[in-house]
Amino acid sequence: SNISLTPPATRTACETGITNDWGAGGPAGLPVDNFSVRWTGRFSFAGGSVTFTATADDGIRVFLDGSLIIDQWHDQPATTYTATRVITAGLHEVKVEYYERGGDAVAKVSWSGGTPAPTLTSLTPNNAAAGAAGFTMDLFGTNFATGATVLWNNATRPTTFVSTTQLKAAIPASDVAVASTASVTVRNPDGQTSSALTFTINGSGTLKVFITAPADGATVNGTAWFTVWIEGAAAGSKTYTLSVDGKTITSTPTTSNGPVSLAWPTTAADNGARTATVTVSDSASATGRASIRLTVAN
Ligand SMILES: [Ca+2]
Ligand SMILES: [Ca+2]
Repeated sequence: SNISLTPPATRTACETGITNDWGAGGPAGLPVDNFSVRWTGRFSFAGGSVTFTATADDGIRVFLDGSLIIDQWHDQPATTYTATRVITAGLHEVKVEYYERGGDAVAKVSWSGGTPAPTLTSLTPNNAAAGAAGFTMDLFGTNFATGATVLWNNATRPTTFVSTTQLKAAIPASDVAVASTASVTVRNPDGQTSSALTFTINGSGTLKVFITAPADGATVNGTAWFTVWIEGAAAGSKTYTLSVDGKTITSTPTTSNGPVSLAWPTTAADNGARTATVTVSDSASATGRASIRLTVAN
């Protein structure tokens, strides 16, 4: 027994906690003064902000994963100290060193707090066409805290807290200006951050539109029926829009990749040359278009 943790140990034991108030006494098998103790244990933490509390008479040191977080290695009456650290969920090592010089002896260590880390499970949308407008992205997951922040390639974006399972983030057009991918994460105010999901910015030209009728350069009259096919569209609903010389004639939502029929009643148009364009946008905001030149002769 000594006050400097110098081996050999007088006694070793397995203990479940540090809640000792020995008064003028001491641990079984040790003298009542001039002894020191080292406790080491691995404990499962929920993660987040954890406050460690130590009360000692006399000196005490508390280590978390080998780093000293409470360092009060001196003679003193029973005194309480705290240290708060943000830690990951899972196992962490807590080590406590203590000595008693004389008089009363107290050694107590405990901790409290901790919240689980956020998890991110899906993004809506999770892709956009390069050059698309800014938009609001919905993020779904668990353990989102009030004040949580959405990170786009580790840069914060304006975030609205909806619930512990949903956030909204404002993504500006500049984030989707060019084809690439972005890493999206959620960080809670305590510093814990979710794992990342990938947002894809699709290059232009991935959605191709084909007008198979009428033929390019054809002369049309009455009702001209357009037959349209597409390739490279995302699954789900698409919108097919027929316009002539920039004026929208008709717009149709469908999940079909073709053939899709669109009608142009040419009798409402003057005779002459026209440019007809079919524009298709898909559920991922990708857009493609194709144009043909027609001559109206009613
Ligand atoms: Ca003492
Ligand atoms: Ca004592």
